[in-house]
Amino acid sequence: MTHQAKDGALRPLLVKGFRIYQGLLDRDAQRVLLHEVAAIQRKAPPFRPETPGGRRMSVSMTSAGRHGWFSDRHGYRYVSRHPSGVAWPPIPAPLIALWRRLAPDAPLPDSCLVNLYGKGARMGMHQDRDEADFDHPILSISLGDEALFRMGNVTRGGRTESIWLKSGDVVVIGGAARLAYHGVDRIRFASSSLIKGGGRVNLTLRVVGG
Ligand code: MD6
Ligand code: FE
Repeated sequence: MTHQAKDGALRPLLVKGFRIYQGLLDRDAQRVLLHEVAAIQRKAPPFRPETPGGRRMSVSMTSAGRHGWFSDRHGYRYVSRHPSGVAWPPIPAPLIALWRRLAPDAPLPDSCLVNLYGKGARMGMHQDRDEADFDHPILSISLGDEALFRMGNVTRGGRTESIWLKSGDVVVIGGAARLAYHGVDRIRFASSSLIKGGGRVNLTLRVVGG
């Protein structure tokens, strides 16, 4: 559990340098974010990117902010427009507020990747290294179904640790862990009642730069 200190400061659980704020967002805050995600999806419909290896990802994605994450045969990168040609919608204000609270020393994020996990969706172990400056953290918010999140090392392989991320949990990856491998082995489909019909939404806020 995340403990609230007397001064109101939050104490995260530290796992392999990942700062895990369990239960940071209450149900109302989760619902607000879910509505923001629905609005983003209306303007920028989710799609399943193809990996450089030619495989279709099991996770559906879209983005908000100046830069949106994209992948195809040519590689992973950030692009300024949704595949339809429209600009990505702005990053919702409550997400900017959360960033200010948890990453007060960093510049404001210019990208919010929205990952949508249906039944059976997973995400292989990867590093987030398409951003310009690894001094800035990434903030990750979990909504809906529980996910088994695996945390590794800055090089592939070696010991890993896993934790079930629940709706309302927030993870900050920064410092020495910024380039650590991580992934989602599986979700417990319909384990949360937040999203009607089941599913998980993961939001990652980043400073892409450029
Ligand atoms: C997920 N998260 O939780 C996948 N990346 O669905 C990530 O890939 C991730 O949680 C960078 C920083 C934090 C993360
Ligand atoms: Fe990642």
